[in-house]
Amino acid sequence: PEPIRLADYRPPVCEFEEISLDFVLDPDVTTVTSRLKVKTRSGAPETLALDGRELTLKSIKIDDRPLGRDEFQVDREHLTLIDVPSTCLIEIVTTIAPRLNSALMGLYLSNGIYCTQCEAEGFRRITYFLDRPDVMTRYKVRIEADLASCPVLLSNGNPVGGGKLANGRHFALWEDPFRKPAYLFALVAGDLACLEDHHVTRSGRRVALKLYADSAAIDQCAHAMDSLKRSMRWDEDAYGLEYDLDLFQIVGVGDFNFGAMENKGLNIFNTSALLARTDTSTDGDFQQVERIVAHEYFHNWSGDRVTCRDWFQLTLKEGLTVFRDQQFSSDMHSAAVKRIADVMLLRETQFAEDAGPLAHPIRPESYVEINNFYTRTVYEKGAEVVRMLHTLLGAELFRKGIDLYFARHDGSAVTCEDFVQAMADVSGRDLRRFMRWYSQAGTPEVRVTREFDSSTGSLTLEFTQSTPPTPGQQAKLPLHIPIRVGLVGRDGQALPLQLAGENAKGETARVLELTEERQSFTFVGLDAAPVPSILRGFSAPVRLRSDLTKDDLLHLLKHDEDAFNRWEAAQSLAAEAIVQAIRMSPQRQPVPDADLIQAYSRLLEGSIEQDHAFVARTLSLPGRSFIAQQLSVIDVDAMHRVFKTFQETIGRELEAPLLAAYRSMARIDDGSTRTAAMAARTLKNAALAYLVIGQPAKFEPLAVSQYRQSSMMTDRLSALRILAEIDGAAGASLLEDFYGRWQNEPLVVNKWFALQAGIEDYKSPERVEALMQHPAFTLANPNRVRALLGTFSMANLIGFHREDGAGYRLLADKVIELDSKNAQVAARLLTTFGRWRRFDLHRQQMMKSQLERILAVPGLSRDSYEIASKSLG
Ligand code: BAL
Ligand code: ZN
Repeated sequence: PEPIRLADYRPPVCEFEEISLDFVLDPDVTTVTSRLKVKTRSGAPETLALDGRELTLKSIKIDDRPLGRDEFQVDREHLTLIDVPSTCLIEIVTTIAPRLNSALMGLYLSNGIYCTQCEAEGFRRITYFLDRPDVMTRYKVRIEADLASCPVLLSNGNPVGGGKLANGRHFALWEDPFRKPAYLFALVAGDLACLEDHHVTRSGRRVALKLYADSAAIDQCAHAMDSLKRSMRWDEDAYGLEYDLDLFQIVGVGDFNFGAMENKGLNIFNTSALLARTDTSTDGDFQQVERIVAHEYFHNWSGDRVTCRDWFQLTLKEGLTVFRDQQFSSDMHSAAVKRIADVMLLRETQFAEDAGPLAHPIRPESYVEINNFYTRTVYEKGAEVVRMLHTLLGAELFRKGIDLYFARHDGSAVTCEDFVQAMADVSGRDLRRFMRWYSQAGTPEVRVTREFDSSTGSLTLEFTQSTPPTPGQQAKLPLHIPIRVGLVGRDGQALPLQLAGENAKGETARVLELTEERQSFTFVGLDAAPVPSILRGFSAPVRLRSDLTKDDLLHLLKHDEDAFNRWEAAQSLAAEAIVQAIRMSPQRQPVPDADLIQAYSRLLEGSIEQDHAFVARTLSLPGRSFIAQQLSVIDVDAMHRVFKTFQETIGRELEAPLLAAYRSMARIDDGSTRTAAMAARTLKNAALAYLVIGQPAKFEPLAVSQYRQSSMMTDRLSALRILAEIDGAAGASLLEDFYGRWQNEPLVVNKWFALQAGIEDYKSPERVEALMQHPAFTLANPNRVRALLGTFSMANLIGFHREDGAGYRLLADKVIELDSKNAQVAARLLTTFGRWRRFDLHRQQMMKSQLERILAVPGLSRDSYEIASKSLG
């Protein structure tokens, strides 16, 4: 398949002023009648190539005249109409089969519920259309279905009518007053329960809020509703953005490729991003639901009111909306813990992506299948790029920039340049070099060295920046990088900062701007050499290499006023020790050093931090992927051995403070989902894990009793995970107990699959194989596939990468099986193989041959073809 290129963008040949869509729903033959009010841009007749896939064309009329066979052409991807008059009405009748739609794009059935997914290019699976985001249209929709099986009929906008028909059928009419691209169209029909509430906007308008789900799950929707109301209020307070319709609806369905979808006025959610109840959902799930509800709601402005001109601009809406949801979560809970979690995710996943064969800029220049570009780079690095603008401009000017962006572009489909231009216009700043972040892939490396001159009392920080080559981009240019810094005095005080040439001391933190390959900054007025705290709050998505010593890091861990850099100091200490231990010969016992253990002990004793989730994060070892990135060849066995030994040692040596923390956190934990209670559970369960791993025989009973006595999923799952990992007496029977209790809750069954897929041992391929034979396993449900195969391939290093290649074969077999059913999910699973160059030659060979095997599959999807071929390339 040929790639599509940004450079080839051309505006559409016509506009559709209005579309009226009529759906006669049936699982096997749904009839869709589309009436398009067409106006060509040139004012002259034009040839019109409408997008369409897997549609059965029944008839076409232009201005009521049926077209003959020689007046149009149909191929696998298009319906081409020749000489379409400059203004006319086109009527197209097609049929589709929702029941057979396993790709979950377009109109499909999920547990008897009709629902749609149109982003990015799903609308063309519903009817022939110009399925591109810069074609914005007013929608009128009529839905007809069986009254008994589909009492609820929903679409975007406002309900404007409906009624009963003969033969047990009924219909509903919807109109959306806002012009929108086809990817924001939505339809839902089924037997759904509804949770209702309302929101009164700042300007006093009442908005009805309706949340729909299966009746068995409606009692798990309260948290989502509460999150929605807080999101609506937050967007008014933080950005002055109000909701614009009188009705906002969310529907949860079990089979969904994404987490959720921001269709105008009718968001459709994966139940995994919607449902939450403390007995079935972890604290992490609660936070995830809150975040995704907010994210989709925020898209109403950053995405729906102002959308993307083309799919290359995806980060325009996604980067901005992720940044906005990060700000929201940060305001709702602990800002430091939120930043840490986001940076961990970025470094463990996006940095790895950026260092591999699938690296791409946040705005790619070409793609074969756009579904492959809903990536960590476009989303999370995209959010970091928006965050850097916020850092460079400051909160006030950034807000002015956002106001200008929405005022200028409301109702249009625009580009990343338009966004940055608004920021440049309000600030008067030159952001041309900053734009390179949009076009340059790869993670920049920033090196910093320091020199203290005691005779002048000055500290010079010398920075260099470089970005490694990535596929298709060998040479890189310097970027505009904001580096937030502070200086910590020898007594632990935050020092006021004064750069050479300035005549007074200023604040204790400031932002330095790197724009060149090499730059230095000299701080003056210093009595003694301070410890520099660099890249505070992770002010740019870069790899920082500094000359900080172990003592410097211990000093920062104790004293830095920037919480993120306190955590970072602990991570750097641990990472350094782990990497060293991995490089040691296997005969030597890898042990964490005494200073690190002592620092953990101090943290646990609570003398430094009161934020318990922060303490838990700081005590946790860095992620496997973060460590793997620092090794020239990933030695999975050594990594496993070192992590295990470190955990065991910490658990044993810190038994007393860990146990004390466990007990005091258990007292604070009131079983609620308040931030403080969640934080207490985080630390409690981190302590439990260390204790049980450190001394399994002694602490297994503590985990067993937590599993049995707690009514909260967070506690149960944490205990069960650790029991299963140590493979002691209780693990297997409690796994059975867990399944028995929750077998009728699909989201909990996913946890059960994921937990077992993630147990790092050498038996994993056989265990995963056996789990695939379990009656509850199905390839038809993306959540279940991700729980079992996603977790196994992404989070089980020694199992997936077992020396005999069993893990690789298993994944490739399933990718091949899934590819013809749901290519989007198959291609996503396949991305793990893209890391093959990071392993030893034997494993490289085995992974490569699986990629080659996949590429040789006849009729392989565009999605999998693109990932597999680029991975090998
Ligand atoms: N637009 C796809 C799902 C999301 O990012 O919100
Ligand atoms: Zn989004």
